[in-house]
Amino acid sequence: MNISIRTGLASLAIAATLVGCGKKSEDAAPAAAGATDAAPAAAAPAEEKVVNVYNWSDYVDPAVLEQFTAETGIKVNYDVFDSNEVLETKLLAGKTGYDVVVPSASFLERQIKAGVFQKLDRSKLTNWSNLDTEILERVALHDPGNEHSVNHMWGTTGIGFNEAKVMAIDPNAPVDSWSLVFDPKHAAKFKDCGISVLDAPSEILAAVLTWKGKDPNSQSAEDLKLAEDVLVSVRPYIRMIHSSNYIDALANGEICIAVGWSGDVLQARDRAEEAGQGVVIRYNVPKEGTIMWFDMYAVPADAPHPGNAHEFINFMMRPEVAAKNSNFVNFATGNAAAVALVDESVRNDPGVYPPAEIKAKLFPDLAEGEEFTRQLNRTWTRFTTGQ
Ligand code: N2P
Repeated sequence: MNISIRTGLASLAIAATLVGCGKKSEDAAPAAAGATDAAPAAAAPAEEKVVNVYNWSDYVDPAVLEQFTAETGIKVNYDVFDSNEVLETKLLAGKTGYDVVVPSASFLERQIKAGVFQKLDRSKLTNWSNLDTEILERVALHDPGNEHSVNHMWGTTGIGFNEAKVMAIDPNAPVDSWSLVFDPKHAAKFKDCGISVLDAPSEILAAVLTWKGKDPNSQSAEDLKLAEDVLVSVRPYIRMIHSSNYIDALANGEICIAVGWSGDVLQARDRAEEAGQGVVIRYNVPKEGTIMWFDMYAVPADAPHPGNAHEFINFMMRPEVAAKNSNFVNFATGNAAAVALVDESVRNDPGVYPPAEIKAKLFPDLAEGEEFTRQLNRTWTRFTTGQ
């Protein structure tokens, strides 16, 4: 197969043909799809047939990457991460060698302000009209005018659980509430069967604040302290703080409760089902509410192959390709034309596409400021190390 899926720092070695701080595309006004007078194609040097992609783990159907290479001759170097913070550190350092990256919209927002991304060339994104206008509007809150990004998938942060194990321990366990993990009275009961929490500070902070009836996007020191106290109080009962290992751990019974991402928990459900051991995994959006997040394709200003990056993103915007990805990973696509092609079992799964009454409880995750991020990181270290 033509696709290399890598983790780690391998791609730092990729020779980058930089485009001078991204000024090139910043200066070029994005053209409407189909416009004929905008692309300076004749001036652009031919790119080597490679695209370096850095995406979340468990977020794409590998067959789609193979199809892209088969059709275009462009080899995909595909690296994965499971943390916005890890991606952001690399992006702010620059020269990542990546052509396409996939931050969540709340992170993308401040990365745009830091000059990390180039504006997308709409004349190359001929599949733009497939995009869901509601999602475009929601992400425009983070990327005004949708100039720098295209949605890959969106979802929620909620609670996955092993039904039989949880019910055996407490038939009245509040599986529809953040209390299950944030109230020590409940969490303590599940210490031995195992609780895992995402290693995603801003999202867990939002969840704790929601549970406490506070503004989930609060950046007050007082609210942060309140959240830290909650996290510290349940820390002894949490076995794992990780953002990808929980999928298998939940599927194979190593843990019984996971604060996780919608599609990931549903992948755990499917893996458990395939294993045929009778393990039933469920996903709930807590009744107090949660964040709705959006993961966005974007092209770094210094991407070595911006043309291939646009070709890759445009390919991912084909309805049948977006539907294939959605079917494989159980996340909702921001591609309206794809939804009708998504398997009925996925399309009708309330964990993937929440019904109106659940959607009403979802709120956006807003970008945090620099100083608050520093404070949050300190809180997070104290929580993860248990000190
Ligand atoms: C994919 C998880 C991506 C969701 N495994 C987090 N934004």
